Amino acid sequence: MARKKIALIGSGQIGGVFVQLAAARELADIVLFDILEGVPQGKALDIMEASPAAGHDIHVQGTNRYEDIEGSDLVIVTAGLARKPGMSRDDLVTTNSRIMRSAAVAIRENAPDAHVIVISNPLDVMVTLCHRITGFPKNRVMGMAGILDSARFAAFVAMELQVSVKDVHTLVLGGHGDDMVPLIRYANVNGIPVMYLLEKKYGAEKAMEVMSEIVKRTRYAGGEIVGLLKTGSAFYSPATSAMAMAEAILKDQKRVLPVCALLEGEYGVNGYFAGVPCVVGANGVEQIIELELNREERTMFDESVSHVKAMVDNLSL
Ligand code: A3D
Repeated sequence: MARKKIALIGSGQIGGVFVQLAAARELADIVLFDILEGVPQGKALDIMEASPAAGHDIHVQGTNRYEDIEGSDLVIVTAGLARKPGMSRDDLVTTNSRIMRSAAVAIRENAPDAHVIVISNPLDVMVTLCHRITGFPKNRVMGMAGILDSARFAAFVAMELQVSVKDVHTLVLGGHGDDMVPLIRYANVNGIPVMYLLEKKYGAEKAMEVMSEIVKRTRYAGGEIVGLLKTGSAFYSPATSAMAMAEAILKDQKRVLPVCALLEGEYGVNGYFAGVPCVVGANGVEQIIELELNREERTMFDESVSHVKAMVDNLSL
C-alpha cells in the first residue's frame, strides 16, 4: 500500500506540533508549506534528524512551493495570524480571508483529490471560504474546533471531579466562538452524568453554579491561553485535536467526533458550517448525527449559528 501524504499549509506553532505527532505515529509522509523561507525547511530537517533517536521513519519535506503538495491525501490549513491578547477570533477575518483564498486556490490546483481540515480562525468563516473556493464535495472539507472545545470541557470537568480525563466524555456544538454550546446534558464520566456527580459532591444549587463556571471557562478557554502566552494562541491542544481527525480519515476509523461540517438542513441550518457530531472515516464527513436539543440548547445553538451566518454573509466570495 502506498504511503499516505499529508500537506500542512502553515508551518507555525500548530503545524510544528502536528508534524511531531504525525512522525511519532508514522501516520504519513508530510509536506510542510509556509510563505516564510527557511522555516518549513528548518522544521522538516529538525524532525528528520529527530527520527533516529525517536525511532520513527517518515519523510518530512519543507517547502515554499505549492507544487509540492501534489498527491496529498489530506491537507491541513493552519496558515494565518493567531490571536494576541485583547483580540477576538473575528478580528483575524480580513487578513486570514486573504490568506485562505490563496491557500484554497492552491489546494484546488495541486491536490484536487485531498481531504481538507481547516484550523485557521475565525474557523467557521475560513472553512466556508475553503469549501466555496476549492469547490470540493462537502464531505472532504471540514473544520477542526469541536474536538478541541470538547477536550477543554472534559479537562475542566476532570479537574473539578478529580477523576481521570480518560473517563470524561463531553460534546460542544455550534460555532467556534465564545458563544459555542457545551452540552451539559450529554457530559458524562463513563456513562454517569456529570451533573449527578456534581450534585452528590455539592448539592443541586451549588452543582449548577460549578457547572456554569466550567461552561464559561470552556467558552473562553482559547482566550485564557492567549492571555497567558501573550505571543500567540494555543497550539498543543489544536494540533492534537487535528491529529484525531487526520487519523480518523487516513485509517478509516469511523470515529464519532464533533466537526465543523456543512449543514444542509440538519439542525434546521441550510448552507452554513457549524460544529456537530459526525462520523469521520475514509470518506471524510460520512454522516452527520442529529441530536435532539432541548429548548435551552436549541436557543444557544441558534444564537451561535446566527453569529456564524452574520460573518459569512459579510464575506465577498
Ligand atoms: P502561527 O504560529 O503564527 O503559524 C501560522 C503560520 O502561517 C506562520 O508560520 C505564517 O508564516 C504562515 N502563513 C502566513 N501566511 C501564509 C500564507 N499565505 N501561506 C502559507 N502560510 C502562511 O499560528 P498557529 O499555528 O498558532 O495558529 C494558526 C491558526 O490557527 C491561527 O489562525 C489561529 O487563530 C488558529 N487556531 C485555531 C484554533 C481552533 O480551534 C480552530 C485553535 C488555535 C489556533
